[in-house]
Amino acid sequence: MEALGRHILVEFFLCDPNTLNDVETIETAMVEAAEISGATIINSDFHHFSPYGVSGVVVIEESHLALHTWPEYQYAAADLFTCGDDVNPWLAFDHLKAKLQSKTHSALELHRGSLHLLKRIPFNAENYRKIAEDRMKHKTFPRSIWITDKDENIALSLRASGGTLYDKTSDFQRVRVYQSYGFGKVLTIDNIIMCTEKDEAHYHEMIAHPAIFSHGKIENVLVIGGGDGGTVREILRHPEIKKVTMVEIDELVVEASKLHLPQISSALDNPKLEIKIEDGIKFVHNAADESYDLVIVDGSDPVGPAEGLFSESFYRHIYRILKNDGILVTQGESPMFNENVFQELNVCLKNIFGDEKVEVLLFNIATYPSGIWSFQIGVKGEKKLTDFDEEKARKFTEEHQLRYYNEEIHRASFVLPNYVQKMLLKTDD
Ligand code: SPD
Repeated sequence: MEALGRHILVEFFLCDPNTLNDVETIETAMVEAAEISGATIINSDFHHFSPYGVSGVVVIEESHLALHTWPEYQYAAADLFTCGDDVNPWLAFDHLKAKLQSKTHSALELHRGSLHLLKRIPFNAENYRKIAEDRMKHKTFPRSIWITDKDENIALSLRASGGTLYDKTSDFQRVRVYQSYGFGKVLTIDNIIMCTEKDEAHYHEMIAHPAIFSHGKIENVLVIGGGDGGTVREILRHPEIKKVTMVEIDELVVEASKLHLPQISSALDNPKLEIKIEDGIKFVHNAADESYDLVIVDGSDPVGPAEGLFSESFYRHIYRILKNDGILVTQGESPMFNENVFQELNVCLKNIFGDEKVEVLLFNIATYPSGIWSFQIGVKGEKKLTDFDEEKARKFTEEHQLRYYNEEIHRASFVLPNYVQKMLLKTDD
């Protein structure tokens, strides 16, 4: 070769979109491609972006292999750069083309460091060679697969370790469970993080206990969504609650959680719980007037099947099916990450429950983008959410060894920072 390296720029067209959206498969294909080409791998680093796309690079001693995918266009762009005569980037190309199931491609080969343009100087590389040889003795190399939850401005990535434990796609969505390095197992729906073992308690304790303690005599509860079981686990800690109905649209969420998240799904077999696998929106439309003390909407962000969980008609029906002193708690999005939905939901609830009857509760959760999240609570009767039996809440916290909720957090979580108060000044009717 009359050059130091070869650089192939490849366009892979008409690839399999599911493969292009699967960070683990892509990372494995790229690592294999590097090995097949004869390269020595230093590390690999791959990121998945919600909702679509994977980007990553395998760093090799002889340069790098990089790939970016656009599943929605069935397209991937690869950058295969190798140095020396012992590595053949075209072998990597063949492997990737097969793995991505690309039907057509175009490729451009560039020679890098043309020897006609370079002049060699005396340079003793002995020390560097020794370092390289030592490194090659190690059979393993660091691999990083990053799962990213993002919008166009903010991204939150968790580093996955080991393989995917669960990965199934229903008629509604893709449900996955990963093992992560910092947060234990992670449940994602369409690549949006639903919960992690490490901080799920923040969410599940705060969606349940403030409303239950404030109401004081809840017996009949409806949960829309919440198929992972964390919310019903918390509700069912309260012995006075007689019946919980959980309406989850997707049985895969329940299955994934029962199989891989025993700490979260531990109450899914409780005899007080009735699980209905059906559309929560239809269920609420057909439910009888004034039948529940508490309705909890434990849904995802407003995309896919969860979109209807943010509509006014849905909440009007919830208001109708709540008893006269009933309470609604709904996943309220983040005032920092999704400001518009947060504000729109608040206006919607105030239109239904009344301006003075809607409260926002804030809590922190490291694995949702921006780390600050809310529940929005509508009160049908005269109850005040900060008026509750503090001694009972304290004993309960201690007895159940809760990880986030306590009577002080209960009071404090309704105290809002100025920027949030401003966002909640109602502007339209
Ligand atoms: N941004 C993610 C919001 C997800 C809320 N639901 C989580 C379900 C946990 N039971």
